[in-house]
Amino acid sequence: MKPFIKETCRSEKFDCKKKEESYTQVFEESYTQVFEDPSIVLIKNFLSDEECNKLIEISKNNLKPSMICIGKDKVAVHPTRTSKTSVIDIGKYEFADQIGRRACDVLKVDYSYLETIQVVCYEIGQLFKPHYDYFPKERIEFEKSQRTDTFFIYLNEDFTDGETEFKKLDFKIRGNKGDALWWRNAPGGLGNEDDRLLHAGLPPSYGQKWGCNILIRDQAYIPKKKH
Ligand SMILES: O=C(O)CCC(=O)C(=O)O
Repeated sequence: MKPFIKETCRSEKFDCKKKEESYTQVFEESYTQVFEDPSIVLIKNFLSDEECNKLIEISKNNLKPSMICIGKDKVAVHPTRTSKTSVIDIGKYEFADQIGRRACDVLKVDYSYLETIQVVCYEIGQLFKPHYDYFPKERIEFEKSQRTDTFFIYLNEDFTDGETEFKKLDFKIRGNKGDALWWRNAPGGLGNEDDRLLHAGLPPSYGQKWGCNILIRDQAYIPKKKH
């Protein structure tokens, strides 16, 4: 498989010089183009087993009903998304901060483009119905930027079914523990939204499904103030 990137390391926090060779090599061998157009890439072992376990561990006691964006400026719990979510405080956990940097490194974008990191947990039958990760036009004024890319990381394997499904592409996939599925919602940013990337989180029929969403914006992300 032809690698997509030569360098993966550009953030100040990684010791680039020391790790460049091994880190880059792992990544180049790990990229599998699972869908050609639009591009969907499976990055094997994007997270180590230890990182997956830690993300689950710090999320377990912090799960809240998942929300979806509604209209111009609202979020709400909604029957189209029945999982639970834990928002990871990357200021508190250095390992999570490094995971975010890793995603930015893949895209060669500044770390400030990283949105929140969210861990999701689906119990049997819970799901996220078909949706887009990019914002509709009417929401951009509120959000201040568009979501260009999604990395959905599979944090465990001990569940049945629960694939990620791209309805319009007639394609579904499920990675192994630590694998990231990377797709481009709006490559190049606002105005380039790709409506072929309608996708769903299918429900597990056995066990719990744990995943992690890393979303990247087309410019620096400005977190919303808490009320
Ligand atoms: O659960 C999945 O497989 C995909 C999750 C997803 O689409 C999302 O959280 O936006």
